[in-house]
Amino acid sequence: MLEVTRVTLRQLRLALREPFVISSGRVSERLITLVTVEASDGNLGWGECVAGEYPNYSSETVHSAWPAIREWVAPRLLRKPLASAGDLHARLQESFRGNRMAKAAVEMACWDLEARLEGESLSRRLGGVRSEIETGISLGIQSNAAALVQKAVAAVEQGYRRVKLKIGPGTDVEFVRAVREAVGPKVQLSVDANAAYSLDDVEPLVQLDRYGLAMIEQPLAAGDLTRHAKLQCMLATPICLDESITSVDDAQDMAALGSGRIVNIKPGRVGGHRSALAIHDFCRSAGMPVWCGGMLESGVGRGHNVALASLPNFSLPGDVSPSARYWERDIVDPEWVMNDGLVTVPLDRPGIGVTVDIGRVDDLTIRQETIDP
Ligand code: OSB
Ligand code: MG
Repeated sequence: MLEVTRVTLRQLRLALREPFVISSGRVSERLITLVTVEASDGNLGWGECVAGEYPNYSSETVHSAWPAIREWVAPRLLRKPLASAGDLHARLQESFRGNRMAKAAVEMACWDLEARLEGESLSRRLGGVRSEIETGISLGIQSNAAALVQKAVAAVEQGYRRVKLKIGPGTDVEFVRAVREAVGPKVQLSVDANAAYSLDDVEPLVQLDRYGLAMIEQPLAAGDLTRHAKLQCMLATPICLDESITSVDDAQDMAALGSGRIVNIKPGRVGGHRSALAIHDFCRSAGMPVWCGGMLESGVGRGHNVALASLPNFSLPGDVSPSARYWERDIVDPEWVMNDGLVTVPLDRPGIGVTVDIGRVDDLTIRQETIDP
């Protein structure tokens, strides 16, 4: 039984070490929303809302998620006991459309709380089978190919197991060609277009087939499953979907239509761990590999991603770079580190396995609200 007596929201700004540019926008400072859920004994579970400051990746933003949690998510949870954290998803789906990032932040905090109350790692509770996660890096769009080559070569030297290049019209074929030439044929390379193309301008994507990419992530718009299926027929390179997949139903449609062959699962995008598990299980039965994406999370969201990525069908490297890739200093102790391209799953510590540096969080907090019944 899980009973939550209080939900607290905090917003903080954390400067990225370097700006991150994707086809639809640029971020140099992350506006982070942290969620805590509190049990009557004072124990806390931590979650992080992955929504951004602007609606360029998803229609949800930090500014929409906050009132959604206050008005609709928290009231369904507070003082209304759950048999387990896994049951919250269904409760949040009933006559409550969308707002998946808002729902996920609270749902994931409940999983962390439940695991902490049981003294068990979140990885084990979710059904994890790995003690370390192969790590990939996601490199933002650079002003020229030489700058991207430099970053990609450095990433390979640091031990990353896969290098993902953000692309868009005009920053695609030449950039990828230059990187492939520099890193050689053995390095696992992929690209992510963040929905920047349409079926009218696929020529660059067809040309990318030459470079032995592990996948092309989200070339077309999020709702375009049918068009992705058409595009997949034109490409040898597997399409991976990110923005398009918000639930297990989407993954089923993708498989049925042939819209792609790989799924990027971000628990914060799909409504939380319950939904992520359902997508994982479906993909496993359908023979589609999955990997864990990232949303430039602080150490809190990262802990959730690491735990989820320990499940069996997460068979490709995840966007779970170590804390130092993003921040001068993270808000958790210990920070997330990578050794030989691997991040260790903290199986011997409860919940997400890291402690939030609450003093530092308080110093960085620019907005806070507690919701109780
Ligand atoms: O599409 O995967 C994406 C960051 C912000 C928005 C969308 C995406 C990303 C990333 C970052 O690729 C990956 C990471 O957290 O390292
Ligand atoms: Mg993506």
